[in-house]
Amino acid sequence: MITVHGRASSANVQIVMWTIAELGLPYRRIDVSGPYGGNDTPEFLAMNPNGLVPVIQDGDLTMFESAAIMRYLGATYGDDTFWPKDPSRRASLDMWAEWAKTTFVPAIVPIFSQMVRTREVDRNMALVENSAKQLAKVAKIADARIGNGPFLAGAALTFADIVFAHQLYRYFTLDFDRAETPNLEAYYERLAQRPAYAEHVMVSYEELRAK
Ligand SMILES: N[C@@H](CCC(=O)N[C@@H](CS)C(=O)NCC(=O)O)C(=O)O
Repeated sequence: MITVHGRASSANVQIVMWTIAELGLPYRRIDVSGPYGGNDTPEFLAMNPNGLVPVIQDGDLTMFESAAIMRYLGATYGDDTFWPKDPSRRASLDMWAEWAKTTFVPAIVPIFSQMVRTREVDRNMALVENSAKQLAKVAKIADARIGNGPFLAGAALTFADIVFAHQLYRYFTLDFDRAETPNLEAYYERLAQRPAYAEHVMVSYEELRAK
């Protein structure tokens, strides 16, 4: 049984929860951070000195950093499709996973932070507009990569989809000017049919909205 510490509305917790659900692993999740608090206690800081979620415990192992957790789960419990054992097959997926974490996700963050975490009167709409232009370039790269898919690496869902597509619920539900990306849209619609994605990624972020 894997224990996950972190609220369901956290995008980084969603990386872990979607992985767990796709791999069919038993888990319990404890609401921590954001409106739930609990991430500044000595017990929590002993597990993650950064005071951030997610943290998992699996037997004797305790770890933080969502993408590292996903890689641990994939390597330990994933099959050869989700987590190819051959390093050269895995490398090209990992390239897209890393691109997602370092390029796609940071391009969405300023928009999320303005449109959800900032009160309407305090929003910097010039920043949103500028970020949307940057994000459009990145979204088009994803759109070209996906093509007819159906997944990022072709025929089957892999760990690279998790690191990339856990942001698509936010991407497609936030109110901003999106680029035209028909392949990306079709990919998101396919993912939305997956029970693991619908339950663990398409999670309301209203509890994070600035009041
Ligand atoms: N690089 C870390 C970032 C973790 C992170 O920033 N977590 C956020 C939630 S997405 C957090 O714990 N924020 C504090 C809070 O929600 O109280 C990871 O990928 O796990």
